[in-house]
Amino acid sequence: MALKAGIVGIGMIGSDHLRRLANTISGVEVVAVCDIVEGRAQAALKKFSLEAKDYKNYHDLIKDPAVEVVIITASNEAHADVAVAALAANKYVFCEKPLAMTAKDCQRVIEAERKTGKRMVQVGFMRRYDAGYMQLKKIIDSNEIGQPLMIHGRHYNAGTVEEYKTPQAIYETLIHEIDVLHWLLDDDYKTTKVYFPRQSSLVTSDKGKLKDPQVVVMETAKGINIVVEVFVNCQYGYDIHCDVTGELGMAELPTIASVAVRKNASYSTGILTDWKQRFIAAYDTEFQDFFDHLNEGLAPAGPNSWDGYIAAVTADACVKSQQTNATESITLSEKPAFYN
Ligand code: ISE
Repeated sequence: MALKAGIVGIGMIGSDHLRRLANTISGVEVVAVCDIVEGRAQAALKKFSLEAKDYKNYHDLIKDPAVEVVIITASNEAHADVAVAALAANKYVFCEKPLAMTAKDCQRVIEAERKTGKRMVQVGFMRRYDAGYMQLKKIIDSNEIGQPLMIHGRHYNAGTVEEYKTPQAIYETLIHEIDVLHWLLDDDYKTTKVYFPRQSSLVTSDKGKLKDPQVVVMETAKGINIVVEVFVNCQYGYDIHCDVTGELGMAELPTIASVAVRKNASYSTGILTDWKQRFIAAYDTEFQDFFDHLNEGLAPAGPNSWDGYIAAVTADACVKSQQTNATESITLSEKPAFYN
């Protein structure tokens, strides 16, 4: 038996998920797609030799009685509206990160989900399904390195799109660390401050106005200090690092396996450039887990709407700090029992 899914938004990640859901993940059948750009969904279906209904409007896709699960890969700005509409029609939702652009919009999704009376949403924070991060969590939880004290992370992209603006470094890029670090540490954020180091002269995004790199400093409720460098004009590749220093030792996120070549008096290993490749296995595992749970009649077990809300509150504070140049506090409302 396979659940029938409809995908809203067939852009870069949407078409990658279309391929994944059609060819790699079991227990799901893609029966409908939708994109606001004329012909884009058709082109993706053709590329992967697939057939599905192609809707012009996401409301029609949601209304289709055959669609049981709505996958949201539309633009970030549209996530909340599509999720609320899908939940109002009692459809399961898998929403790419961020769940919404603001904490207020996440609350709308939470309200709509609570009205259905059961947990129906998973957010695409796929790093929780990455083998390296899972190992890191196991080590932290086992107390092997003692209590964590500090984290140093790097989120470098091998270039980005022209429209990418300064706040996107937070709600589109850093949002992954915001989610995965609070999960790794089982801790809440208290404060944040964003620093702008020397500007890279190679920035062209947002007509050269994008501030890049940025350094984000966060403090958690337990007092752990976190420093993450976000740099989306990295010239050498896509590079993700995470060092967790504890009282007894240090645990380091593994870099992905790549053969080393010794030649011409040099020793080299490759570095990926595409984030979809870096996390390809994590995306597969995340979707398989989501559909396995639904097919067993269970609630999705991955990051939920409340995690989406935590990330949005934290991102809002980081964006505020970009503007005020000050340390901003992060205050969550009380967690509804529904998410325990
Ligand atoms: C992109 O949307 C992702 O999710 C990538 O993991 C991240 O590295 C990139 O900065 C985002 O634009």
